[in-house]
Amino acid sequence: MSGLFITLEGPEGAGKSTNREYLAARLKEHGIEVVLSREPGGTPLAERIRELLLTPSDEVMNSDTELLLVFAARAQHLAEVIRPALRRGAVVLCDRFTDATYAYQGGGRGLSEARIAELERFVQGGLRPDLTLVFDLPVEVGLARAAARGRLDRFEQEGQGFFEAVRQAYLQRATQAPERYRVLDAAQSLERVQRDIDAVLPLILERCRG
Ligand code: T5A
Repeated sequence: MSGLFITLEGPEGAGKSTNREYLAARLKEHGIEVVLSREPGGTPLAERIRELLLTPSDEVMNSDTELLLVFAARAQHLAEVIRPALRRGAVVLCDRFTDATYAYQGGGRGLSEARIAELERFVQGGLRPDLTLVFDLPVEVGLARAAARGRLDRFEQEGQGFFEAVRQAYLQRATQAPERYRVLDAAQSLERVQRDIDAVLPLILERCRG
């Protein structure tokens, strides 16, 4: 694999999608091929699994079912989009990946980290993101941004405690492997967040060239 795999993570409404577009535009200015994707989703089949995961339903989804659906979508996404793009030497900018599973299914739902790690090895082999930007912000700020968009999805209907656990799981993972993560203060104005992204850009360009 010769490309670069960058993931954007963080709780609801942290600005991942907005800043993914910004980072993509900056990289394209340098003539770099950028592939934008997201999880769950990224292929037609994986997007259908996303619908199952995000659509509220009267039937409560079992946490193990949720975990397996997330990884089923990921297997398809890796095979169809991520691995081919990395083989071509592209930079893949992915809105959420397996850190979200550790944060939501691990931190939020309380599923065991060992179980998630087992599925991670099965589905991804040795593939891990090269760099992960964590957009961190207080839960209430992110939820207010998400709520301003209208109807809440199945995850967004969870309570404050769930999202506090999600946020802490992200921060803990970033502390455990500081070489892979950059934590950005996403509660700042968009201009300031993007200035912080600009500060990470030289590192990304260096890795693209290296
Ligand atoms: N999930 C996902 C799992 O449970 N396990 C997994 O393994 C995976 C991969 C996916 C859901 O699936 C779960 C987690 C999620 O709940 P999603 O729609 O991809 O759902 O994720 P969301 O976080 O819900 O997406 P959002 O669109 O809400 O958040 P973003 O992308 O972080 O935020 P963005 O860029 O859309 O911005 C939201 C709003 O805030 C504004 C934007 O303009 C926009 O209106 N904004 C700012 N406003 C002020 N200041 C700033 N700095 C701002 N930045 C953005």
